[in-house]
Amino acid sequence: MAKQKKQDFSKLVKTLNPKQKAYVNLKLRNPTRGDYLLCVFNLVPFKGANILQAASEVAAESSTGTNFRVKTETAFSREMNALVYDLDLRRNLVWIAYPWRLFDRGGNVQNILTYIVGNVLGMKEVIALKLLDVWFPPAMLEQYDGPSYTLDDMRKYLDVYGRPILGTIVKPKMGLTSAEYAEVCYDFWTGGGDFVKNDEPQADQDFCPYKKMVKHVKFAMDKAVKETGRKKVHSFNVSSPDFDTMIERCELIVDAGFEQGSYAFLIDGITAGWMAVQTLRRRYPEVFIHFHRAAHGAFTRVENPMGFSVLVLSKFARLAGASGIHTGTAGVGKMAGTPGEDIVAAHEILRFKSKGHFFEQSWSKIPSRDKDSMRLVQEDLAHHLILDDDEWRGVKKCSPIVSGGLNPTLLKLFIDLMGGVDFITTMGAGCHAHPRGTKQGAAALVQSCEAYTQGIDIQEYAKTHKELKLAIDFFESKQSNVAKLNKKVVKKKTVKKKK
Ligand code: CAP
Ligand code: MG
Ligand code: MG
Repeated sequence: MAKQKKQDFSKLVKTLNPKQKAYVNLKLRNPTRGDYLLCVFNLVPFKGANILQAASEVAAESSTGTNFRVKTETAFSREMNALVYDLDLRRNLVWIAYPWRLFDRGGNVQNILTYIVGNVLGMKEVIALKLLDVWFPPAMLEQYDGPSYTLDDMRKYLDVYGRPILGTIVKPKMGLTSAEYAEVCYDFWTGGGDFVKNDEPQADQDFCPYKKMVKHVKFAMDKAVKETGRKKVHSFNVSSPDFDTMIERCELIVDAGFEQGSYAFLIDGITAGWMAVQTLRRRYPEVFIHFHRAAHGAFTRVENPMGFSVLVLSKFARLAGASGIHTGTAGVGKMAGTPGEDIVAAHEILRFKSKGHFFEQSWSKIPSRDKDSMRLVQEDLAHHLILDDDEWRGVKKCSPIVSGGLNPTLLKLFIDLMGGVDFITTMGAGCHAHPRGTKQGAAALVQSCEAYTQGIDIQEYAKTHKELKLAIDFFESKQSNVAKLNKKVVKKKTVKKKK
């Protein structure tokens, strides 16, 4: 954390009542010593309270306390108090340390979030409270699953390296019969695409019964694999009314004869919940767990004063064991987002060690001074396959899934922003709105990726690739003004970065 010039908080400390004082320690020695989960919040106090009073109330409510000091507290319970340990008055930032013994044993992510972004988001003392970054100590990481089946395993299965995994979402989002749905999958796969996902609301609708959708997708996949000689993946949305039904849907897919690696389980992690994410991770360690984050905007949009950042959501998804999570298109696509949010989140969940907004997170479960873990970091930077046989030493990578208003003309722009190709991209309208339909939309996506990997400008490449040419003519002309504006802004940012 960049140390500000020491600001004087002594006046603020004097305003605290005895209960508030029990949740503040601005002299906390070595907060990264290993027994604390660390958080940085943007906090604006409600009028009548100062930032330290409000922060101490947040630390109380999100750990052991409530609005009055209680007679029932003990010496031990006080040990479990969260502590405000730093402030930045200029930026309305507060740092809070949580003894992670507070959290449910057995690696429960839902429990942590209930503490640190639970009741506190509803407290009267704050008019803004947003969790911007979080830091997990090595010893705590040992308690959590982390991903099992990763993007590296999917690459091995698909035999796809050196480029993003190219995917789509079947559109229209809803309303196709299972046969029509599978037809779209077939067209995308035979057009050259790798990966098809259900959309986030796809479930067991009467016009597209789950059982029939699975059966038709299997038929389409077998046909496409045979015709193309390439492996394919389908990500099935298994979000359900209850856990039994969720497992039933998973088993339906397994029993349909899909070979291991050819299917992923998609879960609407926010609306279905963290228990569903962790149940899938624990029941199906050999399957790619695809975290769709529908409704995340309520917590993450930058203009929203309450909630948490894309970075925080993504880090907890990795801790919970998601193999991949949507991390946004950094303003290039249709969803609100910025490089500062989306790219930082993507790097933080992909790499073994990278910088967040305030913390440098090493995903090593052994103390970072350990020379072994430093070797792992170097190996990871060289993009070797690490942790395959020594998961005990670190948390495996979680893949950014980049989607939302993208089309083949935007692929290079995003890769340049991302600074790498280690992600899955899914383009819905970006394929199915192609003037010649899905198959040629997929071909255009593949061609835009070929152009990128060969270092050829897509306009140049389009001269000899008609599907790409049609895509460029169509999407460039149809881009919404917002997208055009975004593209200009993002392009300017990328160019500036290059210098
Ligand atoms: C993309 C998508 C995804 C978004 C969600 C949609 O479709 O299917 O759900 O990616 O946003 O419904 O918008 P298009 P995010 O490709 O047709 O836009 O990935 O930011 O969570
Ligand atoms: Mg969708
Ligand atoms: Mg939640």
